[in-house]
Amino acid sequence: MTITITAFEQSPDRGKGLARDMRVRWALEEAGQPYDVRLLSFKAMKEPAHLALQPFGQIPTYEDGDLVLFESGAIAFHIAERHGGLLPDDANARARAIAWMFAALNTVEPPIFDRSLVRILERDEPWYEQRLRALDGTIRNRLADLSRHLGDADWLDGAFSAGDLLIVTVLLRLKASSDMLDDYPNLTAYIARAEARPAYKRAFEAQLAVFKAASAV
Ligand SMILES: N[C@@H](CCC(=O)N[C@@H](CS)C(=O)NCC(=O)O)C(=O)O
Repeated sequence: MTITITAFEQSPDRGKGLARDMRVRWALEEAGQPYDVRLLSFKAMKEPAHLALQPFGQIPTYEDGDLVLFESGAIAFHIAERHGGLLPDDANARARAIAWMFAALNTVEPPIFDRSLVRILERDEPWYEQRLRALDGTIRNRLADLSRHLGDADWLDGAFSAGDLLIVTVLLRLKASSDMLDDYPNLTAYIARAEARPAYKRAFEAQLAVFKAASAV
């Protein structure tokens, strides 16, 4: 039974790999698992057939036999649990890698994602500059803490893990719309190291191919 995931038929990021199916593609590539992709329009994402898989009408989803999952972090965790390569065997190291997965989604992603929404949706609001400044302050604190923790290491806690995978996807969203990361050379080198992984490259090319094909029609 082949794993099937869902992704945007035409990603708003124009194939920059920022949509959350990228995390799932990357995790599957790291785990060496083949997968099919079902592409969805914005309309189809809100229809009953997809809402039965994803209660919020979003991508990505993951189907493997009887199992249907939503939430990119939960999907990445499931892939990491089921297949090797994304979580350490040692119980304590595994727990710490999982903590980094939560940190990515709970601590680092919220201000970065809010910033991207505010820049699109609140540009004309009277509070825009103030809100952006507040979010930028929070993000800079997160980056400083991440940078200090990473230091000269290649990855956040020993070998590359699903924690690094999620943190990097979050940082890439920031990198696409801000130069804030330039102040942290160890973080930019960390992102480059992740982007150089063959599994990342395969996942990136696969999602870009979808965008190019849709744009060529
Ligand atoms: N927390 C969810 C967020 C999913 C999400 O926001 N997906 C976006 C694409 S990256 C989406 O489907 N947006 C369209 C919409 O919300 O209508 C996850 O990580 O899977």
